[in-house]
Amino acid sequence: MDKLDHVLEHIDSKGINRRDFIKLTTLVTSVLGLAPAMIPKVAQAMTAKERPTVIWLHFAECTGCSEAFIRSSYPWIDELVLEVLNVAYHETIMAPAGHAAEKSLHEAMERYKGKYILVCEGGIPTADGGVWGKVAGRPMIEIAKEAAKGAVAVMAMGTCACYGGVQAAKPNPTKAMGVGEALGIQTINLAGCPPNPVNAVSAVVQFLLLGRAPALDDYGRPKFAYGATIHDKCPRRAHFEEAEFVKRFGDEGAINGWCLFEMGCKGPDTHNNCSLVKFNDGTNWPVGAGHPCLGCSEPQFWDNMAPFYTSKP
Ligand code: FSX
Ligand code: SF4
Ligand code: F3S
Repeated sequence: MDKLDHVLEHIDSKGINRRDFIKLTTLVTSVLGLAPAMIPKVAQAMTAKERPTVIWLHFAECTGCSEAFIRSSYPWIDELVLEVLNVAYHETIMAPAGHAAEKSLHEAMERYKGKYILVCEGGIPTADGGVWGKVAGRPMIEIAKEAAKGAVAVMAMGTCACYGGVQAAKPNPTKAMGVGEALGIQTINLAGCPPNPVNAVSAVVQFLLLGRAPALDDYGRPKFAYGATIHDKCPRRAHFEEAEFVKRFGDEGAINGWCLFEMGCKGPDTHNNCSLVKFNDGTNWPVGAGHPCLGCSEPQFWDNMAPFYTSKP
């Protein structure tokens, strides 16, 4: 029996649909830029007996990143994530609340010390000792510091955790910033507001395959996902070259799928693989749906990319 058959038997025994599993495995392999021959290896990494433990903390954010992750229309991704990862603590999906939740967090940090991947969602307020963002009476910055100490890697999930996000937009009264900057550490930055769940799964798989963090760009983003601009991989690019632009939502250019540059598209300055991976089970992505890219995967995009729309009335 070859390796893939063995993995598929395991998947059957867990009640996960084979087609769904192969679809995700193939997608992750291609997102990572690996040859199809690597599919069995990726599948094995995703079903390894020793599942990596994840502690997932929420800071200053909207929980859109968790929503994108667990409510993605892949009906099976949550199942699979819970199969691939040992999620020891995640405030949105776990049962305990209040003191019981605090207890779970401390127990998980103790039990998996030095082994867990810390996933952070949200920026960290740092003004006045961090008092503007507290959980269970403790400033987020203290919680993050303590949890990062025992982690084998820290993953920043979403633009807020990477660079501060909307909390860090001017005038940023709480001095919110990304987790890496707040703690003075290198985080694996899965930028995007929200980030694509497939990129997050791919980053974990790459971590499992290599046993270390993926190669990162200057802003700490995995190169496999953020190595090219939206503009470089955009299906509307030919229209950009031909100077065929949408001038108004609903005009003839919009109907014909022309370039959104004159509507304010930030694709030329934004790094991500949205056109390849798409959202909601590969259904669509902003530019595919006729909306200009807002630049949501770049640091300080709320300030630097505004105005988001430049269409004339
Ligand atoms: Fe930020 Fe995530 Fe944008 Fe929201 O939690 S990246 S505001 S989608 O949800 O942190
Ligand atoms: Fe570039 Fe945006 Fe035009 Fe696509 S729609 S070609 S990303 S400017
Ligand atoms: Fe964000 Fe632009 Fe992709 S707005 S989701 S990086 S198309």
